[in-house]
Amino acid sequence: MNNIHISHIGAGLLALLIAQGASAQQVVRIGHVGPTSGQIAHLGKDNEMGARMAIADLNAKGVVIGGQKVTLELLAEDDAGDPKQGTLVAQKLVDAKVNGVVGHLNSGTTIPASKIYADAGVPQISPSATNPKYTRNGYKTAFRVVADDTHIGGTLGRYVVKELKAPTVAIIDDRTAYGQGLADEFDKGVRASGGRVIGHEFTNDKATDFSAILIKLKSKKPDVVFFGGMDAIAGPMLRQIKQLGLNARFVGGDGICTAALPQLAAGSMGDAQVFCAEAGGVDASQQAAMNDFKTRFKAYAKQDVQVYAPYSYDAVGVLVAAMVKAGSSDPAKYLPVLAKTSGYKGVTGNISFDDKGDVRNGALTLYTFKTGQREALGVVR
Ligand code: ABU
Repeated sequence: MNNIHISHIGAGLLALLIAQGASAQQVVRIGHVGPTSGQIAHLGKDNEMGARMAIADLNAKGVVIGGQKVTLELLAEDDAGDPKQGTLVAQKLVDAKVNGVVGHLNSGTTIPASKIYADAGVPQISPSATNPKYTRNGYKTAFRVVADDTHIGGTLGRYVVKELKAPTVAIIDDRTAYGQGLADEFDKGVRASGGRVIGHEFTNDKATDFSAILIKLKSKKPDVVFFGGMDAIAGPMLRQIKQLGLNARFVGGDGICTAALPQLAAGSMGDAQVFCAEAGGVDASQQAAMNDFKTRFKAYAKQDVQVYAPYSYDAVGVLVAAMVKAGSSDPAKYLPVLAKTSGYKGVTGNISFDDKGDVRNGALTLYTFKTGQREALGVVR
């Protein structure tokens, strides 16, 4: 009798331990980091919702890793676009033993955080940080699914001189890792195409008054004002450009190439006055899938895609596909498989990584704005 009683307790305990063990093994945690507070919170939320939607879709479909059904969970952190905050939340995710990270959004946060993930062996895919240095530090854990600023800046520099026939340019940058790096690449692209850079002024990523630098640049009569920075600064800058009567086209990279820019500029943008490039894009054959994603995203997130939600969505998919293929969510086991990602079919196109962790054959989409709407001019590689 005693034995039976003991064996009942043993069986119950065993069942409990198995249940606890099973549930601990079944959860795979993906970290996401972006600025979900501050001036570019709309972009941080765009990225985060892309990752959330990927997790929801994958859980609905069912994911099996190493023969075991798993539940994916998103651990979302806010770095406020601040490099110091970025490293703090990166450490928090490492301490929480996330299996992989999607983020960060800004180059200025992604680059310092990448050392923390590298030291911990945690794979990181940025869906939007475009400064080339991110994947040039030799960290085997750093990946990106968008083109970099060498590509964006160089292409825009050539485009301005050769296609817009606007060879005289003035540059403003916000002194962030992104803005400064992009402006320098644009400068090189303009000069290599036979254009002239007639001024380079500086602001910061919190500024609201640009009148002093704009007045200085107006006197030089540029064909184009190029801004290396984000839409939250570009919007008020465009308003002041109009108020000052500075008659120039306004060009920028992916940081200004957002659905929110017309609203931030409060009606001050002329049709085909603003040109920008998103660090990605799909070929015609993949456009229907991207359109379908945008419709589904709006229903899921209750907001339009700003820029990089689809890239964030694909970054989660790429991480999970590597875990499935490796049969393990242990970073040490699936990292080598992740590094060999080739031909992953995402909503942003086919994703393969080169030996630095950059997306191979990355695309750019050139845009202008008309009647307050972004209008694609074409995809270039
Ligand atoms: N690439 C645009 C915004 C993010 C960044 O690189 O800072």
